[in-house]
Amino acid sequence: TSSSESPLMVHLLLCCTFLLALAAPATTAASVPAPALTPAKQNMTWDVEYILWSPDCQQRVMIGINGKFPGPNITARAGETLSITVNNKLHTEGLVIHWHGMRQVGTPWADGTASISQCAISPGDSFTYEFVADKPGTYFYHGHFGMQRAAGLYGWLVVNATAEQDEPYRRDYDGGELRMLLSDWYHDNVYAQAAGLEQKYDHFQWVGEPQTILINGRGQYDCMLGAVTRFHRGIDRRARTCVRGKEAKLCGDEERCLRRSECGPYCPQSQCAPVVFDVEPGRTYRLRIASTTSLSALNVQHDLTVVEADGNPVEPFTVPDIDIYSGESYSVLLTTNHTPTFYRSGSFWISVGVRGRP
Ligand SMILES: *[C@@H]1O[C@H](CO)[C@@H](O)[C@H](O)[C@H]1NC(C)=O
Ligand SMILES: *[C@@H]1O[C@H](CO)[C@@H](O)[C@H](O)[C@H]1NC(C)=O
Ligand SMILES: *[C@@H]1O[C@H](CO)[C@@H](O)[C@H](O)[C@H]1NC(C)=O
Ligand SMILES: [Cu+2]
Repeated sequence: TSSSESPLMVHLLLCCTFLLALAAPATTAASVPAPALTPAKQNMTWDVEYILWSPDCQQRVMIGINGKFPGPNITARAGETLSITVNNKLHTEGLVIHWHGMRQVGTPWADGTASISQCAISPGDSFTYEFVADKPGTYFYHGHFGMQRAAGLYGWLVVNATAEQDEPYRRDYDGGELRMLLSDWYHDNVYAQAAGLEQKYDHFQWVGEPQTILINGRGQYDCMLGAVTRFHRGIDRRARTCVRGKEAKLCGDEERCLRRSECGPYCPQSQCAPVVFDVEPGRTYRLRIASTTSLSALNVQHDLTVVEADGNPVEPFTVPDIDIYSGESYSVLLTTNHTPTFYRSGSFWISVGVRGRP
């Protein structure tokens, strides 16, 4: 196989408007889907609360799940029951969670739409969502009360096909899976956004364009290539440690970053460090893309072949870029066949930008 001597790994690194890559050691090989010993049920308990977070290197109040943003990744097997107990620890507001794309056959009360399928969960109360993840595909979940989704209440919900349900494109990729959950991020908090829209005499004051596009909950405010170059150098420094007392500690940027709640973009450990995908040359990956933006229609630029839309297989077609509107999801095949020209070796970017507003 090709995993011998100098395995050139290509990193795809995503920033608010681009993705770039670096060279590093290889770690993964194509995996053969293991025969499934399907657990009938997955249980989760989530505490939903306000958290301080710096998704684009500027600290704000967000709504987090179990102390983090974005919420936990759910990966289910088709047919599996998901049981998610949600504890509302928001103190001053109700809460529901909608499982976007789940059909809720036989469980309409688990749909998570406030005042439609249920009353909002009151502060201090809990509610257990239990439903079957019945259809393979790329989905996400999000808050569906007020503007909680725009405050960060969302996360991945991916349903794997079972062996019997083999997806038509399963044999068209050998590199595994990558994921990009996209959202727009505003520095005005969601209460300010809502108050502007709802004002009595000066109606529909719009918040303006987003300050940052987040990819898997990360971005860089005031993003520019210079910042990424510095991040790139930061990675090289990361491995160095300093011995202080008995403990080996990280030096320089990294240590400063770990101590500060408001991180710069150059520390790999920070909440806003650009997303980096490790990929190998000459492979094809399944990239799942979903958008949970509140206003922006986005455009993802990279050569890609669309194979799934909103949980449905589609006749494959190849495009140089794709528009994605809020609530939509795709699986696309991405082949790492570019000649490395950016940066030292094997560095590529994929760009995500705002196309417009619906
Ligand atoms: C979790 O799921 C298992 C079945 O997989 C069930 O036996 C158990 O009672 C569940 N636990 C909770 C706390 O719901
Ligand atoms: C779902 O599929 C992915 C990619 O093949 C795999 O990494 C993951 O373990 C699977 N998860 C479950 C629960 O089947
Ligand atoms: C959730 O999935 C994203 C996208 O693949 C990944 O970057 C992140 O590390 C995952 N989070 C956890 C806690 O595994
Ligand atoms: Cu939705």
